[in-house]
Amino acid sequence: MFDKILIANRGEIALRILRACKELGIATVAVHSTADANAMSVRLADESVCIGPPLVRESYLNIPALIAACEITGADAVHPGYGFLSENANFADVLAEHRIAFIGPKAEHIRLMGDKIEAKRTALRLGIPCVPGSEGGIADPAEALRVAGEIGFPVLIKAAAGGGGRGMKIARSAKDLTYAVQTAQTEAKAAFGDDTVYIEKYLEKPRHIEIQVIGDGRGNAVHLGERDCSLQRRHQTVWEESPSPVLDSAARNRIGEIVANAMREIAYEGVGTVEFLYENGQFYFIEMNTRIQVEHPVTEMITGIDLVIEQIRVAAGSPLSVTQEDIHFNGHAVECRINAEHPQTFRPSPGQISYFHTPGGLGVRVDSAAYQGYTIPPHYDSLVGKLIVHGRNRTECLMRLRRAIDEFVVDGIDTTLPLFRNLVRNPDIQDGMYDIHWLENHLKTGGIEPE
Ligand code: MV4
Repeated sequence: MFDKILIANRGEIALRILRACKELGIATVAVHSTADANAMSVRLADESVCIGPPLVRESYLNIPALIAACEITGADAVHPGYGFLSENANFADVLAEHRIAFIGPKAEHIRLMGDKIEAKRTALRLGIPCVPGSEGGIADPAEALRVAGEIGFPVLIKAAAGGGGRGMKIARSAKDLTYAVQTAQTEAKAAFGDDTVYIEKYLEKPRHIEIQVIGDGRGNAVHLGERDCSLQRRHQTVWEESPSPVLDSAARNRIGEIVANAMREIAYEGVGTVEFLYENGQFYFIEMNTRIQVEHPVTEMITGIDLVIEQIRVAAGSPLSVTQEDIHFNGHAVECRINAEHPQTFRPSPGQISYFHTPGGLGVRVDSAAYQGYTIPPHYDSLVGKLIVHGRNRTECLMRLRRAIDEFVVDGIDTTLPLFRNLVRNPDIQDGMYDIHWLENHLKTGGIEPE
């Protein structure tokens, strides 16, 4: 096992990783920018190192500063959390050159999944169902037109180096296609320095359902069921739940086994999430994330498995502590991502939290690095914390969630808490009847009243 882990992140995930390290008896190093000197993870870690100014490029993305921080403190492993360097294969390589472990997948798997065309090719080879489309990149509008002839309109042009929704263009008919291909190429070149694009059938009203996996790099891998992440705004999920309201256990086990088998086949190491669109009872692979995700707690709540602890164990060379038969799905969990934003305009609202009271009670979990008197800096994402609620079934979970949201008090800044008070009382949400466009449509049609 590792002796000392450096946590190359900030905010709630830095605290989440720190907690796992403490339980395992591993010493911790928190790194921080000058804007995060008062962070809770800095206070609670055994040691801390300032790695640079507020700009992420000069601090949380500063590889030489992070390597120096490892060498100064003698850390033998780095946990990257999510975002920042968590899916940077080059960082994993540099750490390896310095004999420091990267708590994450092999660099080759990070690289493979970073290229969305290669990821899709691999998924197809491994028997994972994919959206119909081009086999590789498309060179020009003429080639796009030929593929569109086979799969039918509407189609979506995506960037190979994209992901997370950046650089996509819809074409509803042949006359839109030239423009869609050319603008997708131009935008991909500007955003990623790579103009490779591919084409897929555009799914109109899918849900976004992802499968959690963990592998030990020796060919053992298990799936931990799904998370339904359909409730999103501008490609940011705001509410995640497990199980999905639209899957039964047969459908779950079918897609879960396909994904777990694929991970066994490539000897995947670490935690990962295989993302699907789900429409008319069919799963369509879109991409794979090779990191721990923001929404991992809903899976932890229904499986009882600590994903960060498992992640650290397999990175240290231990075999998986569980087999597929050991994994049981118990009850229902929902996570609300509470942001420091105006609940209607979503304008960021950094500043000092004058009063902070978190809910408690049976089945209630709050993952947050905030505290009373803490000032949310303006330089980073606006996540204040995550409220995760578990119940024996979805009805009990929502009943408990309604109560927990009402108990949550964050004064001094705007937060999206009122949005969740509204959502948890909405009939479509209560019925589980929502797709990836539901929230944006709901916000447009003025579903939320001022407090
Ligand atoms: C799609 C799609 C419809 N059809 N692909 C957006 C982010 C990236 N991960 C993939 N995305 C989509 N791919 C096809 N063939 C619709 C989306 C999409 C989306 C997907 C997941 C979560 C939120 C989304 C919001 C808008 C569009």
